Formats: sequence, C-alpha cells, structure tokens
Amino acid sequence: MRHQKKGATMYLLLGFVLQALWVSWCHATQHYPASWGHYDVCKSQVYAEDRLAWHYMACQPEATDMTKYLTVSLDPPNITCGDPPEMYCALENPYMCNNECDADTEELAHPPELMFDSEGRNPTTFWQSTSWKKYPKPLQVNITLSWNKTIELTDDIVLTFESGRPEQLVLEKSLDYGHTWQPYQFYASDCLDAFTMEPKAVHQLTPSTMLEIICTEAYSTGYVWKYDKTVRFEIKDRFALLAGPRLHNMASLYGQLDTTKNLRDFFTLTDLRIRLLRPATGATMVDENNLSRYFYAISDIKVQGRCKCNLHANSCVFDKGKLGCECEHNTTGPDCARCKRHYQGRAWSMGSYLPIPKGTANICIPNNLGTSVRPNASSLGAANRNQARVCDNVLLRCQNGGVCHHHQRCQCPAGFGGILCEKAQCQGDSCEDLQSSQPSLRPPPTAQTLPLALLSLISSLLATRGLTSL
Ligand SMILES: [Ca+2]
Repeated sequence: MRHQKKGATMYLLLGFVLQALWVSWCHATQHYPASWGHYDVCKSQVYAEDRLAWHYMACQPEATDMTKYLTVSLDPPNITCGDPPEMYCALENPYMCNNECDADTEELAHPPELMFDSEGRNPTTFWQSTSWKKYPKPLQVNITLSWNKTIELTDDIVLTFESGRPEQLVLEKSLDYGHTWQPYQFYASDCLDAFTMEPKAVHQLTPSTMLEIICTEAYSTGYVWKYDKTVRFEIKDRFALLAGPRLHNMASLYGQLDTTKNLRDFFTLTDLRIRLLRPATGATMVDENNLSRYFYAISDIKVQGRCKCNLHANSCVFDKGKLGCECEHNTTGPDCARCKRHYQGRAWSMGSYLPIPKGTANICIPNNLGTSVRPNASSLGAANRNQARVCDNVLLRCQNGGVCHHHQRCQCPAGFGGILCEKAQCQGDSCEDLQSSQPSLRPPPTAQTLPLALLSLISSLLATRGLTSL
C-alpha cells in the first residue's frame, strides 16, 4: 500500500511538472503584440458545456512583400532601352558615355522585372528607359503594377532610382482593376510650376487632412541624386496621424478604419501606376547636344501590404497566377465579400477590429437560423459542424492516431473518443474523477497536438496506477 502511495505521488508530481512545462510553452507560443491587435486566427476551439465548440474572431492575412504577386506593364510598351542598343552618358558628366544597354545581351539588358528582383546584388540590377532623344517632345512612361485583387497597404511605397530622381512624377492608384485612377501623390522639383500645387510635406498634415493629396518637393532634388535615390509614398506617417508617433495606439487607427470607409479605401487598391513625366536634368536647361544623359532607371520598388479579406480570412493564396482569400466565417469570394449559399440568415458585413485585440467576426449565419436568432459560439458550432472544418493536418489534427475524413470528422482508434480523439475512453469511475479533477489541463482555444498528447499520457498513466488508492 505504501509503495503504491509513493508511486501515485510520483505520478502526480510528474503531472504538475508537465503542467508547468505546458503552461510556459503556451506563454512562449502566444504572441499578442500589444499595439497591433491579434488578428491572425479566424476561429479557435473552446470547451463549452463539456464539448468542443467554435469561437470566432476577426482575422486578416499577414502583411507581406506584395511585389511577388504583381504583373507589370509599361506604356509605351517599347520604352525599355536596348532595342536597338544604345550608349548612355552619366547625368553629372556628359563626357562619360560608357554605359551600354542592349536588350539582346543579358548582362547589358534592363528589362522591367529587374525592378522586383531580390536585393543585395552587386552591381545593382535595374530597369532603364530609352533616352530623351526625341526632346523637346516629353519623355513619359507609365509603369502599371496590377494585382488583380484588392490589397491593403501596410507600409510605405518606396521607389529606388538608379538614374536621377524624376523632376515630375505622379503616383496613382486604382480600386477597380485599372478602369479609373486617382492620384496618390505628386512629386516635383517645382510643384507650382509642374502641377500648380503648393508644395507640402506629409508632416504638415493633421488627422483631419490625412487623406489630402499633396505635391511634395522632398524627393525630386537634382544634383545630390547619387546619395538620395528614393521616392517614397508615406503610409506610416499617415497611420501615425491617428496611431501616434511610433504607432503605439493602433486601437485608435483600427477604430477609425472600422467606421470610416474613406479611410479604409485610401489604403486599398487593385493597381498602382507610376507616371514618370519628366526625367532628372540636373540643371535648368536641357543639354540638347547630350540627350543620352536623360532617362529613367529604377532598381527597386517596394510595396508592403496584405490581401483585403474584410477581416474574414487569415490567409491568402497565390494560385494559377491569382491571389485569393481563404475565406472563413461562412463567407466566400476573392475578398470574402459575400455570404456563402445557405448562410444568408442575415446581411453580410465585414468583420470589425473592435473590440481590440480580437475584434468581432460578424460571421454569416445559416438561413434557417433567421435574423432574430443571435448567434453564439456553441449554437453555431453545432449548426455549422457539417460545413466548418472539424479536423485538418495543421492545427486541428486528430489525436492518438485518429484519421481525419473530409475535414469533417476524426475516425478514432479503439480506446479514444472526442471530436479530435483527444479523450482516452476509460473504464469505471476513476477516469471520470481524473478528468473532473484536472480542469486546468483542458486544451486552450487553439488546441495543439503536444498538450493533448501529454494529457492523454498523464490520464492513462494515472488510470493504470489507480488514483483511488490515494
Ligand atoms: Ca533590382
């Protein structure tokens, strides 16, 4: 008897150690950025009335480098240098004309894709236009970046020039796949002369004027171009007008995004267009004897953003050359902008960032629930079980050797039950006693395989040793 008691105490201690390990593991894997909210999961599983049910949250895909998913087109289409081959002079020295562009020689060609290749190559790779040989006819190029999907900007757009920065440039956006365009920002060495606009800088904007379209002279300075190559569209400075200097109060920004369509639309687009209107000349007069000095060359374009999924998806896939949200919350469409068939029990609405940090999912509810029924996690969990994903090979793995069938149910091996086969089916009262005495070991909302395996291990060990002998 004494031996048995010692053994049981040992296993109990083991249980406590494993529990402590598990708790610290959970803390280590949780990442709740204090200011940015927690929108990386759309739903999680919770125990409600002693069974698993869904808990839904607002969610959005992670921000990423969006240049990997665009197509680029130039207008006029034959504006890239090298066909026929051409020699270029340096802007600051008209007698240094030893740069050749030849479209048929890989090392000397400058096609548009070199604006989006990986950085860190030396020498820099860049797209380059033909030179201004038709002066005084303007040298103008439109560079259009298309995603064929609505995206949301999350960081500054940065263009890096290999040539001098243009004296006149307009950045434009489209929200309707290139049918209509709106200016984002004007750039000129002289705003009044180029666009009859007073020059302005983003730091002069206020929360009430943050969507103003401005002309800036900050990115068009002439001769220091060797050191200052970038042209920027300042997204973060605009965010900061609502969220504070280091974006410490994202709740304020998210609250505004929730309620102000103009603000949401401002950062949303399907296409970007860079209109290069006048190249760098470095002087007031154009040197007509050396027109090979004047051209555009861009080495890099940065666009950070995410797919717009209306807070109904936390991932976006690039399939057959097209981006699409992986919609949750019974929504569908490339932007999750409508309710699925049979889930139109109330009008579709986008998810909400509020309350911070997890927001509100605003899921589409089944038709037969009617508009008067207020959905809650457990009733919807039961109603949607046929549609929602019960198991998969990522977060919702069937435990203890169970096999997931069509994402709808786990086929459990003998001795195990529960939705994810997480429960050891014990014989007699001892098992029930054990389960009710260990509430803190129940899986957290995002049940993972390790804690469930530990739980099963402890359960079966203690059950075999006979806890009642304590
Ligand atoms: Ca490049």
